[in-house]
Amino acid sequence: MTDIEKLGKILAQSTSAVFFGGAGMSTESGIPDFRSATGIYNQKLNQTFSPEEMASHDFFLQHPEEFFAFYRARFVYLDAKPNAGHLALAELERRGHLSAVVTQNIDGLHQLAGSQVVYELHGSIRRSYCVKCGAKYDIDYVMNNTPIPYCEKCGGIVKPDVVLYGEQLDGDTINGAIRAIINADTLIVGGTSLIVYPAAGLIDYFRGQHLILINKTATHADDAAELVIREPIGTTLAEAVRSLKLEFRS
Ligand code: BV8
Ligand code: ZN
Repeated sequence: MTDIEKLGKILAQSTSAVFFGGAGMSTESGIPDFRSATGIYNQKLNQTFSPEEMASHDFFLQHPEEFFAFYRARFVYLDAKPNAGHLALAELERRGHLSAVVTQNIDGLHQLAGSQVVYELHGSIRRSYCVKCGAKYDIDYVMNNTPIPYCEKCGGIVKPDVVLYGEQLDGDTINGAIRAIINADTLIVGGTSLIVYPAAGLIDYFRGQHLILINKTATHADDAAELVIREPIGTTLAEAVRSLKLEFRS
């Protein structure tokens, strides 16, 4: 049996699978990841600061103008579309095999693909808020009000709802993700280097039967996985769902 058939079989038997993903899930949609050779963190963007410094809370406070220039240039891909992998996960949810997507991505592609239960651990570029009064703004407001978007109500800075380095993750989102992972019968981890915490630590709550890793490069969780697939995650998930459908002809 091929890895794809094994994956399809496990998914067919799952009733509460969870997908835990990262930037590798969106590279097939044309959004670069961070730590691959072609990733954002390997591009020399700025003489003085590293990309990880520019995506930090302190940098946002101290250099807002450079922060927004970097953010608009490197984090926002509004014309990116969900790929076959996003669509496959939405299909698995519709068929009752998958209970939740837990993502570190901020691109909103899982929801665009039709996934209903999505925990965005690092927030989303689609939402922004005034740091002073909390007024909500959409992405267009941030893109169009240069160099720094200010709140129309109180003059405070409008910040993207994205968790920067040194910022805490949203408590409810973390709790929802942990609950889903604790109750999962299958956990698929994919498109992530599992380097960033506390997000990467959430997979340790898994106590179900099937741990599956789908990632182009090795991760520290590979040894614990029943199945490690070193293929593009979008096409892999799509093929697994196709094999599942063939089996059940519905
Ligand atoms: C916190 C939002 C504490 C913006 C992100 C020193 C100083 C400060 C902090 C720290 C420090 N040391 C450690 C920390 C903690 C820090 C951290 O973990 N740092 C790491 C780098 C060591 N964490 C934090 O700061 C967190 N907050 O700790 O707060 C606190 C406590 C109390 C009170 C106040 C504060 C906040 C972390 C969130 C940071 N924000 N993103 C942005 O989008 O950049 S993190 C950033 O990395 C992205 O969100 C991204 O999602 C995340 C993880 O990266 P991955 O998704 O895994 O992507 P990566 O490129 O790494 O891997 C992709 C993989 O896919 C690769 O392996 C590749 O081979 C594979 N792949 C690619 N394409 C495909 C594929 N596989 C299959 N198919 C393909 N097609
Ligand atoms: Zn305001």
